[in-house]
Amino acid sequence: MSRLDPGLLVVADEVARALAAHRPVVALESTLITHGLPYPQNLEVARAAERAIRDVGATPATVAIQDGRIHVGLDDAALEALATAPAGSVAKAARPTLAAALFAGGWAATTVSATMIAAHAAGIAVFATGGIGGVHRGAIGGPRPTLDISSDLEELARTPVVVVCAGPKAVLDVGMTLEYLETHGVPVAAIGTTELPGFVARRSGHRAPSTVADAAAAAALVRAHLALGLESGVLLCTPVPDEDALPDDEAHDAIEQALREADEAGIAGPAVTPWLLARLALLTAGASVRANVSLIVNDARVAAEIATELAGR
Ligand code: PSU
Ligand code: MN
Repeated sequence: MSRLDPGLLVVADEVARALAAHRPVVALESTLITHGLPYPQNLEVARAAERAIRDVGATPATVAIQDGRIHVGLDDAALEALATAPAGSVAKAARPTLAAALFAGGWAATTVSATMIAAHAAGIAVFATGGIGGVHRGAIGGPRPTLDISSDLEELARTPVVVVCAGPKAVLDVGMTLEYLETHGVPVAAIGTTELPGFVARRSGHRAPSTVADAAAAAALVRAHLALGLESGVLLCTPVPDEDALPDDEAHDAIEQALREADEAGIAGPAVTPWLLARLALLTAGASVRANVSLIVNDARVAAEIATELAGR
């Protein structure tokens, strides 16, 4: 059980009704709207992900913070407000910055860790995002280790929510991210492939720790894991749709260049991921944005299928 004060949580009527009736619900995060994608693609993806969930017959619940409370389920005006907010005007709230975001008032976007906390408190078991955060390159070892490891990973280790993504963001040290998740007891499975999906590219070059055939098998794995009562989440990875994927070599070159430039520019802390994604968008002339939008919508659809299986329908 979550110990979050229920007074902090505002669950939209539609979401509350679906949960009360044990119908499938999928949580969505808001940082990818405010910090991950440019306007208008961010608004397009916020709407399209919700639509993809509805098309499967499930209920979407986008999570964000407004005026000191955590909202689970946003209306279209709220999605638009987040998507059109001037750059830098909306805080990025993760587990360590959730309290500050609540205290500050106004809007804040929730990352994977903060969204998992909200979803769990609201009773939502399944959550879709784009690419999961992880161990940044150079976090450990090298001449100047940064210890930059996303709070997404720690959250997966301690909060029993299923996260559906297209793999760890390719700008990360994917191998170390997998090692971290293993050490912290988080099951990681790729759906329908033996290779771990590579975010905007289909391939990561890493073998998936485990493979499930489809949404039904994914739901069976989730059920078995949750029945253990271990309190940790599950990470399920499904590849970006083929037609929108960034070709492997193009993704590789753009990522290497963006990482070099970020290092030269001294970008650090929570600014790293948004900076790299924006740089990738420029370096690939928008192809990474197209892939990112496509994979988010696909993740939302797959998450809705899994939530539907879990709801026993
Ligand atoms: N997936 C995307 N785009 C994003 C993110 C995920 O396709 O912008 C966000 C998520 O909110 C995730 C965050 O939690 O990036 C990771 O940020 P950091 O590396 O600073 O922990
Ligand atoms: Mn970080």
